[in-house]
Amino acid sequence: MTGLFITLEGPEGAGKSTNREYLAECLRAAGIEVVLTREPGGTPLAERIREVLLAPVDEVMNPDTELLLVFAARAQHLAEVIRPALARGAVVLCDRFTDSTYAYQGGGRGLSLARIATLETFVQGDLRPDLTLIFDLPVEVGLARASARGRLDRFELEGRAFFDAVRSAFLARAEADPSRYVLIDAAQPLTQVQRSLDALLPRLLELTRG
Ligand code: Z5A
Repeated sequence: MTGLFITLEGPEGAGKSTNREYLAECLRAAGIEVVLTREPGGTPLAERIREVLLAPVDEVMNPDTELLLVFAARAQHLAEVIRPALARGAVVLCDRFTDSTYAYQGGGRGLSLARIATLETFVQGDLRPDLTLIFDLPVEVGLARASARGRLDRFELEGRAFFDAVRSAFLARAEADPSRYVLIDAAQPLTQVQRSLDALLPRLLELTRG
């Protein structure tokens, strides 16, 4: 039995966490086991790596260090949470995954995409999400939502060019593989975004039936 691996991606403030909860409720109402998780993080050890990644500190983090920490957390998360859940047939809804690595470390930091792909295969083998929802919105709208929450993390302190590159990288990935990616206009009011998810539900239920 294999489950379904769905990832939610997009820039800051796009509503990934909010909509992950909504989607989980819809799937659970259909009697499906749903595992909600996030990256970086998802296990106690991976959450400690998350703290290191997000805390603003005086020492500049080398981009390669950042990349390796992201994949170190992912290896733990896959072993402890994602693979066991998929093996028992659950739907895993994961807030960010390797598309974020391509967008932030690849697009934002300018690291080699080939190097990211090498680490992706090293850590994940052939496991890739079955479906990826990209919540897209203009950078300024997302940053305004994130800022309204209070203190900014180490990524949110980056400049405009960084976020433009991150958004472009997400959009390029969605465009390159329409069979895996669904682009959602996250600038709409929340009720509209949720209507888009409602429209997607029959496809998700079909996928869970294999
Ligand atoms: N990162 C990385 O660099 N490489 C990697 O491989 C991975 C991650 C996996 C932490 O992620 C950071 O890790 C991230 C990239 C890096 N960079 N940052 N920052 P995170 O997921 O924890 O961070 P985030 O994207 O900033 O989370 P977020 O701001 O919480 O965004 P969200 O989950 O997409 O949004 P939300 O919490 O659901 O909503 C934000 C607010 O907007 C909230 O008040 C909502 O009520 C409101 N909201 C949501 N939707 C709407 C709509 N439609 N209208 C109006 N208001 C809305």
